[in-house]
Amino acid sequence: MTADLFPDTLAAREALAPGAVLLRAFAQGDAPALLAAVADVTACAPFRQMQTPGGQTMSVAMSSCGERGWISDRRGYRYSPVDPQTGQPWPPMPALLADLARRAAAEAGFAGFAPDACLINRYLPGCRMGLHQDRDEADLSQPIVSVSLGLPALFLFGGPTRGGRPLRRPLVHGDVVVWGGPARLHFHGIAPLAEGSHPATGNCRVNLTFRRAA
Ligand code: MD6
Ligand code: FE
Repeated sequence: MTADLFPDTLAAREALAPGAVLLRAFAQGDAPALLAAVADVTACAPFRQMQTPGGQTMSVAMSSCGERGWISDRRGYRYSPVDPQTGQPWPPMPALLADLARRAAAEAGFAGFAPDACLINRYLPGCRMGLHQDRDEADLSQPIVSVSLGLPALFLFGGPTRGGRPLRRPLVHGDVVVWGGPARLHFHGIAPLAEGSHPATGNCRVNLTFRRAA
């Protein structure tokens, strides 16, 4: 199957570092159902642009589902069982999402991944995410699974410190990155999204990151 889907030089699977792997097109078949589930979630917990602790407005719009959601405000970054905008618990994580995350983690060598949080990020053209570490989760032995949908983005993947030139990899509709073990705290980000239109999402990119937060 890989020869048909990746006729040029792109392999179905690319190790970005020990513990980090790009699984190209892993979620492609599930993408329509994933996007339908995202629409259901965000009807209850709408996308919103959060404030950083420093008082900047993030360019990416976010929502969450699962037992916990990731939030940022003037008091810091953290996970919360309640959506601060609605005062209600985050919508439950649809089984299809949790199952995809579990399968991708297993494919990357992390058996038994059971996410309790799915952060949903929406990027419009010009939106970016600066280099950062994901370190607000209690158990750093658990990986993160990241699913890209819609418009392509350039993923920046660095090392365990801020220094050095990050790898740059395009992530397209259906690509999945899994991240854990020795790479769990590596710096990463997304370059400013280019203009474009995708048949599945229109003018945006949707990224799902599954975590074990507590
Ligand atoms: C994004 N992703 O792809 C942002 N974090 O839109 C992340 O910040 C991320 O892709 C941890 C692991 C994988 C990721
Ligand atoms: Fe991240």
